[in-house]
Amino acid sequence: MKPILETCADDCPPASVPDYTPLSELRNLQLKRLQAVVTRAWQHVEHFQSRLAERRLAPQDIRSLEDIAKLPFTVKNDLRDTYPFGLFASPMKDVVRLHASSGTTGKPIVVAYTKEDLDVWTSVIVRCFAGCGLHRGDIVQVAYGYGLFTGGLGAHYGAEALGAAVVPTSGGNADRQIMLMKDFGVTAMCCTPTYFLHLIDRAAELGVDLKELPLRAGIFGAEPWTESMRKHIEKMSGVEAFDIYGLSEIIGPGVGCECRRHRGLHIFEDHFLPEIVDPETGTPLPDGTEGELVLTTLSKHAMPMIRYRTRDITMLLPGQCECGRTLRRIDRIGRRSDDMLIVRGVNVFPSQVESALLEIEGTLPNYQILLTRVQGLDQMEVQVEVTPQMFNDKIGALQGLHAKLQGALDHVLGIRVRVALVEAHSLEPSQGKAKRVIDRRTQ
Ligand code: DLL
Repeated sequence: MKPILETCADDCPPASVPDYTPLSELRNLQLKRLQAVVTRAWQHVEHFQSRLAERRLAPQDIRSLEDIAKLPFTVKNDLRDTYPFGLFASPMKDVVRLHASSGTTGKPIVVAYTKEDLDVWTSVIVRCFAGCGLHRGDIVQVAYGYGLFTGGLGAHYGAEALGAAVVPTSGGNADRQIMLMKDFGVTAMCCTPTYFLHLIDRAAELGVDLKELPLRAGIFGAEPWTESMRKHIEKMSGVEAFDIYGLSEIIGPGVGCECRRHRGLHIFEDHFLPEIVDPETGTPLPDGTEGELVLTTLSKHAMPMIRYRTRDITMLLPGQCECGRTLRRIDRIGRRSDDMLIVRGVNVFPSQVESALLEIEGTLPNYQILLTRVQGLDQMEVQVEVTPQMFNDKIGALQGLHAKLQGALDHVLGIRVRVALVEAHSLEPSQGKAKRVIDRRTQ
């Protein structure tokens, strides 16, 4: 008999959830889907077709799952270079949703979904939440941002499809978040782990004891966090804290999630094929070895991703989870192999800051990004040296410059940052490679 989902008797999705598919069946399904997605991308995406042609490859060359290693990687710059719609494999009449996330410079990267893609997305989130022990009757507060970011809407539709009642608060306004959590008897919270740390602190200030509330689960992701943060969160709030992983390029949240064993994040392998490669050479690495996670979408229509280099560093954990799911697990993501920063859940590249500064001044002043954490909330300050060319001792002119920089950074990054104009030569001079980022968030 197939194991049933852990906490629920009849309220959960049917016991036929694919999480428990026997391995041989799962691998067959993956191969069939891999062949289909490669064919689809080859037929409809010019960029992919020419990449295969350069290697003298055709979809028929994929005869086994191992053959995936023959295929070219896709990287974030491919999305930038084909902005906005160049990697779409569906005509716009079949696209029903667009999301976007930060690119490495001014333009975002765009991702698209057909109706079928949204159904898959919802189904994987249902499986995430069910694995965390949520079910019909739960009240789920979604405090991930709603909008171009995938977190809010992704979690929202999954929670609804599970049969839970959704409270779509989106991010911000901690006092209101806490009030609703308390007044509505919220049982599960979805947000970034650092935002939840902030809510814990704020609740204490307001005299609300989260441990007294019905809140029992937190589904936290969109940024790296640690086991010690989990312990702290669980101790201070009484919730069981789960790690959920995903990225816009693949689908959004729901690529993988912890189950109640908390021994790594199960990847929904019937839809996403994981590989670990050496970040320097791109060579595939065996289970249990740390490297860069590479993901291939097995069922996406609008925007198939073949061997997408996530830049996230992790490993595939050997062996099967005690929960009985046959899905392989990745370890927690602790870091990235590129310079992308995640600030309050938002992806930020130092190169975006550079292009904003360049836009204003025409030349690049010496600058530094300082990241700190105050009451659980990330703060980002961009310190810009006022060069002799920029220098103007009229206060009004400096204020004007400050306002222009502030506007340009807010526009490019999509989050509020503090701009500090500092004296020329006051920042650490560049010693070869300039140290642009000082991250004091974990100190
Ligand atoms: O952050 C999707 C998401 C929303 C995931 C809500 C989980 C919850 P992006 O904005 O495209 O998508 O950012 C993706 O965020 O490549 C990782 O570097 C990082 N990331 C996401 N989840 C985790 C996690 C969403 N659980 C990038 N642990 C990814 C560590 C994470 N890093």
